[in-house]
Amino acid sequence: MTAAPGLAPIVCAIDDGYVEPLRTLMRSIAAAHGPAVGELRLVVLDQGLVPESAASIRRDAESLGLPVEIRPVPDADPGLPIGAWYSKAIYGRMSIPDVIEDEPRVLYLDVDVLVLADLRPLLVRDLGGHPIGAARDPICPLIGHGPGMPGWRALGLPRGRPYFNSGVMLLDLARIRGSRLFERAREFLAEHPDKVHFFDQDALNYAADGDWHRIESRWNTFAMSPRGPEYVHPCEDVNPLAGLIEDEKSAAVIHFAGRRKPWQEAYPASDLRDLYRRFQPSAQDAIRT
Ligand SMILES: [Mn+2]
Repeated sequence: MTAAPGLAPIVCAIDDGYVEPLRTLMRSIAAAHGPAVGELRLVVLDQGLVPESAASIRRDAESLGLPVEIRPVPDADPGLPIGAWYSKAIYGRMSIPDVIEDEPRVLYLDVDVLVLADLRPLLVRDLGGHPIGAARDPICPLIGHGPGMPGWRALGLPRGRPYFNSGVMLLDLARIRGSRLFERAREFLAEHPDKVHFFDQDALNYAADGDWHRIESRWNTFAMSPRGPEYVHPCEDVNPLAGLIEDEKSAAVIHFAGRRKPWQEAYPASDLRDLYRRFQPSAQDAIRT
């Protein structure tokens, strides 16, 4: 089935450790789109999948009716000066402008998300001439108000400038290539590894230099309610925790950002964990048998 014109493909990047989260995400995408799922396209950037993993993704794609293409990502050049800190895992998303040469725009999604609503309004969204469309980071919405870009002062960045989360990004690839945005992000990281906290996210914010289009928080809503009482919210003054928990009710994309992941045993028992588990392949296999 061919895609409707203008719908940007969805792009995820995984190595073999993230096959299960990707398959969970694929199930949530299918459930959120019903018969329209065939209009979407998913490009999986393969950072080292064993044949069985690729086969399981293709099998799911087929049974869900979601067109999927698996595309290998070349290994990071070990000769790059950035090799010391630049892990293979983040090379996936940083390689998108190089690896995807045949699409004008893509929607990048982390695989620690669930899709809960129709993505098509986002997939046709006009970026108003900006290279990136993204939501403000819920726990670091502004530079100097959260853990992102800890070296902002030394870098001469203005405190209070909006800061985006890189887990959901609409990318205008022609503009990104034209301004060398991702290359500049890599160069920044190579030069200032001591001034960052969220490596590639800080680097992309630095390289974008404020030139990005803000999308609504419903497209990248953090799972905040499962965080236990030990959680200390770093930006209560600009983005109160109660509001973020309220946002979960209207989320189109829920993002399990942070160290603990809902596919891990230790993830706190919560409504969002239960929701996540409903989409896991193991849960659905259990229902079928
Ligand atoms: Mn994430």
